[in-house]
Amino acid sequence: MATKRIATVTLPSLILIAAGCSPSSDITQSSSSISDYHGSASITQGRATTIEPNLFECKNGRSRVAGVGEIADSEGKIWTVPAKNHFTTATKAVDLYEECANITPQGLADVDETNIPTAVIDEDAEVITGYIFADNYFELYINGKLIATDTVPFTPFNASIVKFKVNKPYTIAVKVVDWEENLGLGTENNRGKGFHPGDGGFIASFSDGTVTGQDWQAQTYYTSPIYDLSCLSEIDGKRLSESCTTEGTDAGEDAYAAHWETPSTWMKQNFDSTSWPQATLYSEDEIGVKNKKAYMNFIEKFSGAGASFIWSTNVVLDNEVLLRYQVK
Ligand SMILES: [Ca+2]
Ligand SMILES: [Ca+2]
Ligand SMILES: [Ca+2]
Repeated sequence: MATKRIATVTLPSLILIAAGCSPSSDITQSSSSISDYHGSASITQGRATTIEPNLFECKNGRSRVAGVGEIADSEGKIWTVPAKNHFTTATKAVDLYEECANITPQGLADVDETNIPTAVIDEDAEVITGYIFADNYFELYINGKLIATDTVPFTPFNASIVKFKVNKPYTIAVKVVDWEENLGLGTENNRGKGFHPGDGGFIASFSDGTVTGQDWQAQTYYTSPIYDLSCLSEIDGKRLSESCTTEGTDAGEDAYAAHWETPSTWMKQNFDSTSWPQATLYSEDEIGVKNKKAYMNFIEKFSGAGASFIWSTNVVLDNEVLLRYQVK
């Protein structure tokens, strides 16, 4: 009886191989295994276990499911994807534009900026106002203190306003996350593909003249999907994936992901980020914001204020990025 069952199972694969349909022609088939990888990342493969099905319900309109997952690497270490976050516990930023909450002003003239709560770091300091747009999610720290998180972790695209009192010099640190539907796989259902790698992007300006730009630092801590680990490289602190494919696929369940442990003090003023790369700049067209009212209605506070979209070296594959900037 056992013999009979084995014969039934193996027959289809024999037919596939005979017909030249071996899965090795698929881009999801890697040419290098985890044991061949010698970089500084920890590698996982496949889908994470969902630990939070959805952080956000859109009360008005549609949003992508913003779940959180966990996945173990080959040494048993557990990684949280797309990123550990404080969405459910921290103070939220005030919405400039947020469709799910029916906050859809045409521009700043329609926004009451007087009643924004002010986070106090230094009592005697001036109030600084910040305008923020993230694809998809941000957590903002000033001098190591968590000031606010984004109100929408994934979609729809929204924009935020924050106020804080701090004396110069001060340190801005931001965790930004390109969220994902397929947890651990770095992908979402988009553009006709079940496993399309989404992209990130972050832009902000502050009333003291501070803007996002090339003089910020940006380091990735989670890069996926990776279908061939030999495309990953590291040079001078840069965690590079420029030769990895950014194509979508309908067969992305076996994707690899590269994880690096976030330092516990990465947001503190005295954290040594000298090994981090400078931020990479991206255009509005590359981020795809020209059809997004959450961005365009406040463009005077974004590119109009001299700010640039920033991210780490790969705005598609790097999904959890830490940013730092010192205001002098
Ligand atoms: Ca958001
Ligand atoms: Ca991505
Ligand atoms: Ca995205």
